[in-house]
Amino acid sequence: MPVSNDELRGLYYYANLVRQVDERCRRLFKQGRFHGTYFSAVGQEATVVGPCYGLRPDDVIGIQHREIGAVITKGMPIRYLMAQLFARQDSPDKGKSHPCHYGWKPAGIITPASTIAAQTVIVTGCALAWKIQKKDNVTIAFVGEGATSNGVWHEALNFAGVHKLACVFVVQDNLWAESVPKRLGVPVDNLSERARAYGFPGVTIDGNDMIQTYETSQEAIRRARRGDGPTLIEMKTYRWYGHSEIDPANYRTQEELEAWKKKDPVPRFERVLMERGIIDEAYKQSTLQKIEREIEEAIEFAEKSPHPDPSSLMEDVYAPLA
Ligand SMILES: Cc1ncc(C[n+]2csc(CCOP(=O)(O)OP(=O)(O)O)c2C)c(N)n1
Repeated sequence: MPVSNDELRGLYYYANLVRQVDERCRRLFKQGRFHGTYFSAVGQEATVVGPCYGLRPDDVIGIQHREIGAVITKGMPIRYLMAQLFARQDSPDKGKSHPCHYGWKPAGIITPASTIAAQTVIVTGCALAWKIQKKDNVTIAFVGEGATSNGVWHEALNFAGVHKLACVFVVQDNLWAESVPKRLGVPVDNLSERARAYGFPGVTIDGNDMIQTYETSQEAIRRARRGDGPTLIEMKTYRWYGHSEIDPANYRTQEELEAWKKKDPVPRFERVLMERGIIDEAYKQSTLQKIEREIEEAIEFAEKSPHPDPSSLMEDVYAPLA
């Protein structure tokens, strides 16, 4: 199915929103406006905007620490995302979680624990529940290539393959897991090859090409919704900054970084849309201004929200006794 111009404009809005929010969050952290750390995904926008654009609110995504763009595209209002980073009362978790553990139930975003890859098992469980309930919801589980060395990731894919669950497994292969290079974590070049062992299709694509990430994800989502089972999509990409904002990333070369910056997914997508006449300079400027206003409003909301009262520490942590 060809991607419509409206879809392309929607993807363009989210690609820019995600980029601008991410860069702003880096600055806010460096200014000391919130604490802990911040995991930027600048450079990886197409790997999350493509899969999440157009998902239904009752579809579920499982994320790690770096999927800010998935959360935004799936529909978490950025004022709540900011309130979460700032650990304020009005954040969905009422200021309890790690800064980058985003979650928002109304949009089907499950708050991650710190254990990487664990979200894959949880959303696979959601898919099993839907199969039993005869619903056509889908799940997308995001991991980095580093997390695929983790046993639970394999268990989840195996289980999803056996039961033909409505899961899309996305691997964002950004070549580094903290300071560990891919060659020391994974013995294959293309992680999509692993899908064969679980009995479903796997593809490797250019993770910096927005149209490709969207089209490939759409195909996998349609397949999952009609009950034909999972797909594994490996997206080759790169993170521009350190593992988090407290990591100077001295383990990699400047040449590697520069080579990947030339493949920046956001202007690359913009060029295609301009060439096709789908957007023009005026459209670009009004989109960026709208985004700027949304971000300012979100930061103001977060900073005005009070810190949680210490007495609320145990609220929502344990279920009430019946
Ligand atoms: C089970 C587990 N092992 C180790 C860690 C520490 N840790 C946090 S992020 C990370 C690297 C993750 O790399 P990858 O999955 O490639 O994602 P990326 O950070 O590149 O997005 C590690 C090792 C953890 N949180 N959980």
